Amino acid sequence: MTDDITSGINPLLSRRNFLRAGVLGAAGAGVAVYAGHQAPTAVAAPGFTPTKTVNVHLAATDGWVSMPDSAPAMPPYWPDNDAPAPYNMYVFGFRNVTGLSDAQVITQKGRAQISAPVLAFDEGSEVKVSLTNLGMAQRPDLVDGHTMHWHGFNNALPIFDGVPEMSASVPIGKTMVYYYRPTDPGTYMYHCHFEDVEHVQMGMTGLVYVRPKLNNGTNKYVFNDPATRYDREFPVFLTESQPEGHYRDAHIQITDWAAYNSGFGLMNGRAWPDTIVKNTQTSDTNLGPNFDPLATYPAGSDGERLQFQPQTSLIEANAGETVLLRMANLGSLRHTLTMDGVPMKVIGADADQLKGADGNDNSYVSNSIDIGPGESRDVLFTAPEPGTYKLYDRDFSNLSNQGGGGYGGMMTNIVVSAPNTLPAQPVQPFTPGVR
Ligand SMILES: [Cu+2]
Repeated sequence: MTDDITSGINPLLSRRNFLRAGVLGAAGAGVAVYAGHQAPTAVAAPGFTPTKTVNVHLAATDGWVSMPDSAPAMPPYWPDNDAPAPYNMYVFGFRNVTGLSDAQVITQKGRAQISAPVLAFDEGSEVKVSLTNLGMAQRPDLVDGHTMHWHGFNNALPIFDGVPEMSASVPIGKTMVYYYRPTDPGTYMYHCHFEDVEHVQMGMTGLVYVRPKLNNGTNKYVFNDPATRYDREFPVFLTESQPEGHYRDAHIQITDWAAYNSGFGLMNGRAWPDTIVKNTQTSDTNLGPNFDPLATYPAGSDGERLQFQPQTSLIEANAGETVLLRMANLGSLRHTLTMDGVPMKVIGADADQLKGADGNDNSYVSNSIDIGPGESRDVLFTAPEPGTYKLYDRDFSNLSNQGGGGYGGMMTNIVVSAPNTLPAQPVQPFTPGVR
């Protein structure tokens, strides 16, 4: 180590050797950046025996979505006159391409969705998320990378944390495999961290669940505590869209993202009344993450119009059932969700059970759930007597579409049926191979 400036101190601990060891350590943990989406062979890790390995393949690209056309126009920003009918707003986003061939993956360029596919993993499994950057169909001049940042995952290796300034981002035409070993159950979110104010606002955000070991296929729990059992779960992912910024990205203009002005409050990527349109590919309102990205829809149908916003926010349950709402906020604004007349019990916050190490129960009951940007809440309620109830943002500015008349934005319905009307909702792990 005669070429090392620190060799006179301790060659074994020289800065260069330390960096070299760090790189080898990261490589040993399985970093791989390469063309094609085949995950590399797992690297043995002492002391960790995964219960199973789950491979997920996401594509990152741009695309077009549909906000309710009853909203007042705001020319030229919305509706965007470059948008192909029936769409009206430009987005960036992720797409679930698990199980598709390389040729099929490429067909998803320009077909981004919002919110990102809901991911759900079991505690103790080994998770590999292959992220392919397909580039931008509307903006071939943009050479932006993309990453996956699992927000709140508390022991990711820095290389897999998705912060490009600190690790790596995925360039156009390449795939990177992110490794995770989820051990802490709860509700998390993930997003692209490349120029993150822009890419998050443009739509590269979604939910990721970690299910506890206590789940046994029959009974479902939020955490490893029998007191957290539930019958049905639903994603409630909160964001807002600023149509002016989306227009400027589509039309090669610069946006001052600090001048934020939300036009549509969104639940799972949709604004009321689209929030209550059922998922097209299944009658089960919770199967959105497994939908087929290659499916085609009749022209003029809701399925066609909302195919890039595939996740409904409609909540359906039988009276007396325990319902879990997995809430997270990756918008830029604080939100407070209310369900009039129905007490909600907050049992988890930011992927932590509200229970002290001393066993004290720190959960609380409220009609209004306050949730800031980057935060999540696990909320249980008992489905009341049959009828239709509302879950909505208390702030009226998020309850209209572009400030127009009537209701819009962050609102959905809870439809409660008589006991034993709906079939049981099975445990639904992320099902990668849809084809
Ligand atoms: Cu991105």
